[in-house]
Amino acid sequence: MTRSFRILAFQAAAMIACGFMMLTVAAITKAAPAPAAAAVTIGNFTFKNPVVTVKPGTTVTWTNADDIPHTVVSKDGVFKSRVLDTGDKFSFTFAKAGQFGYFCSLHPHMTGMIVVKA
Ligand SMILES: [Cu+2]
Repeated sequence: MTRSFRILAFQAAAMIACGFMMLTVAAITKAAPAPAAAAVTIGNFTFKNPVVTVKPGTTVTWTNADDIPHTVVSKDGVFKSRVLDTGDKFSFTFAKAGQFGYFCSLHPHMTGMIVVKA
């Protein structure tokens, strides 16, 4: 093999390897599911959809559509919002399966539950 041929062969091999890597990246990107999302609206002293079932990895966003402030607080300390004024939002991503009961710390009779299952 001449020196220039060896360099050419190396370049070709590098390009093929690079191509395979890009294909692999494309395959991984394609396989990754789109981030899931769910929403809970707060209104009239209630969580409008009190029980929401989602898959692991889902981001749930609570929106306070009520005229008065509310909070979203996990019964088990998993998540806790600040005080949400009208129009404010709070989001939490549920990575693991389980049942996550929550309430409003300002009005503890307001309760809800996020059920996370694969
Ligand atoms: Cu409240």
